[in-house]
Amino acid sequence: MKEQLQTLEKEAIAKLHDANDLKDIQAVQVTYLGRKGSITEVLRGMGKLSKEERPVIGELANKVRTTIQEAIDGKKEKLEQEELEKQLQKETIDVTLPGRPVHVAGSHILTSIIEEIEDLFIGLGYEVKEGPEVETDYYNFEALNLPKGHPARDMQDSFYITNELLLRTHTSPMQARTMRALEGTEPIRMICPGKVYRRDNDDATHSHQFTQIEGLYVDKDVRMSDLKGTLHLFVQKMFGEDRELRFRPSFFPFTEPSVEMDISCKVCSGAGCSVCKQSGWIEILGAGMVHPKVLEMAGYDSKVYTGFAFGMGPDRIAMLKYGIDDIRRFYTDDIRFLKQFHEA
Ligand code: 2NL
Repeated sequence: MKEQLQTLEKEAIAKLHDANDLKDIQAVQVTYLGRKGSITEVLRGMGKLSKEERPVIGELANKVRTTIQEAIDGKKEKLEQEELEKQLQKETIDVTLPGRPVHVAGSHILTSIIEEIEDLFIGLGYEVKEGPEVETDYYNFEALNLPKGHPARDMQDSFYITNELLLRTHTSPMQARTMRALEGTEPIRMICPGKVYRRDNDDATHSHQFTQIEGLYVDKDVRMSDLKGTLHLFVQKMFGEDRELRFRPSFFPFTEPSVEMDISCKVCSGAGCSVCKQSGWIEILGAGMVHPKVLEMAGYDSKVYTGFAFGMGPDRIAMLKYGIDDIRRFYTDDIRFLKQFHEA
């Protein structure tokens, strides 16, 4: 029995020596150490041995088992190592190859325009404040001197959530909220950018969702000349030093007096062209002195405090600046359109 075990050990080691892959090794495992393997077979005959011989053979059998198992494990590791080496040889990386281009995202053109305007007004001491897009009827209309039934509400038909809740039609409600929160105790210099909504049929110049940026300046003794000076500076920085301004009388329920502001057309220098519709002027924003009723509703004493406000559409500004012919391009996410402005 002793010889039998020693022969099996030699055989197994020899087979392992010749093994070329994991399958060969697995076969040795099963043939010699498996439940029906040769060693187990030999040990079945232990019953015939004497009491003295049994522990000696038992010990030897365990030793042979351990030796074969260790040899199997060793060979396995060696083969795996070789396999890995081969793989690494095959997959060497050519570090001289050019890398794959990384696509870097960029800002949406409307975001860039808004940020440019924000930076300009931050430089004049204004604060940027953003507000909710779902608004109450009170802040969207009432607080801006547009009581229920006011005819000007028709021009700003909205998406209603309930009778009293709607998608804001302009960013002014955030300015009304800011005034209300301060209750006439402090001056205000703020600009408010964001998305606004109107119930409109989309076409090249109308979108049911667009952007707006509004400004508000409230303090003691604020005059129309302050409005003009501020907007003049804004135009020169945004559109160029050589631009001229003109103000035309207009109407907004929340300002009195109200104006519309035009800038001189750069394309034709005032001679008239298709961009300015032959007028030499391009309308850029609406503005005015904050209506006393709006100040009073927010808790400001309109005999002490006055203010000016203005509102403009980044969509329109971008369309003029880059000659974009259709407002829907901003909102239909054609990456070829949006990418054009990433280096702008
Ligand atoms: C336009 C005109 C305007 C305002 C917005 C405003 C806000 C408050 C009080 C008074 Cl809280 N006025 N905003 C004033 C005049 C014009 O926008 O054509 N926007 C695109």
